[in-house]
Amino acid sequence: MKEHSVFFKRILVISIALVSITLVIGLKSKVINEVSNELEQALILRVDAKEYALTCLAGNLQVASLDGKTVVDSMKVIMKNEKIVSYCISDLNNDSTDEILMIIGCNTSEFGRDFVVYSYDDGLHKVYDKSFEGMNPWKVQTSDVDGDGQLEISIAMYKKTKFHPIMAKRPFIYDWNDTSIFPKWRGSRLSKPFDDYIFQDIDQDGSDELLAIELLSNGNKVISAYQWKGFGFEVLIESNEYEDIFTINKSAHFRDQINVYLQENSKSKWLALKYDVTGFLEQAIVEQ
Ligand SMILES: [Ca+2]
Ligand SMILES: [Ca+2]
Repeated sequence: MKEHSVFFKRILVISIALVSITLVIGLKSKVINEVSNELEQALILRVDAKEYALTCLAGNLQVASLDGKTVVDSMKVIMKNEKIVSYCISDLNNDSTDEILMIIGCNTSEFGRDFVVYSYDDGLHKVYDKSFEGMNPWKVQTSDVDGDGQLEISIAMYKKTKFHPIMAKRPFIYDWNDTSIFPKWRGSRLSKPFDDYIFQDIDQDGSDELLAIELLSNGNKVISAYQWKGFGFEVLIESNEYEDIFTINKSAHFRDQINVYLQENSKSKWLALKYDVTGFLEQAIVEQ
């Protein structure tokens, strides 16, 4: 009987040890995942006429051959307790070499702190670094809102402004002069509170529209398309109202169309919204 008791105690100790090891390994991999999840899947980085695979794993930005077999360069860009909050790859200065734009923040916050730009030119290097501490940056995108052929940088913040002193999501627009950013439009807001926004030239006039998921006072949501008017954005067209809109994406195939994941009559579904001068035309999505 005593032997049985010792045997079960040993089994219990071994079981607890195994569970602990599993938990520690699980926790560790979860943390690594959280820190680097944004760039685990390789993205294409264009450098002159060549294409490379760009990843960021365990805080290391890595440029490799497209098959992933030859690592060309690697650089530590995310420190311990940090994460990539948002990123985009874009040829900011039209020199056929992409820049990597990132918002870096603490891995316990949904908002970021630093805006950084990296470039690859015989090696990875940081070309710009600016702290937006206290402004809660959460999304970086590029677009040509004024249609002059030069890309602008949009950084979405979550902050108060002097004339609208409540915390709200706000899209800021910056010019890029090859070494630094300059405010083009900041601190303002759209006509309604919004959840998210993207840029796309839906009317194909050469300048990108800002397309936002906006909240109405009745709780419903709409997609509003805004056009740059030299001093700010003006509404171009607005969609029908929906019970909820969760996601807005560019269409992979049609420049005048966006894809939205929304709720209508208590059912969630993907819907394509196609630009028309009279408003958005709804179309069922056959292919994402
Ligand atoms: Ca521009
Ligand atoms: Ca346009």
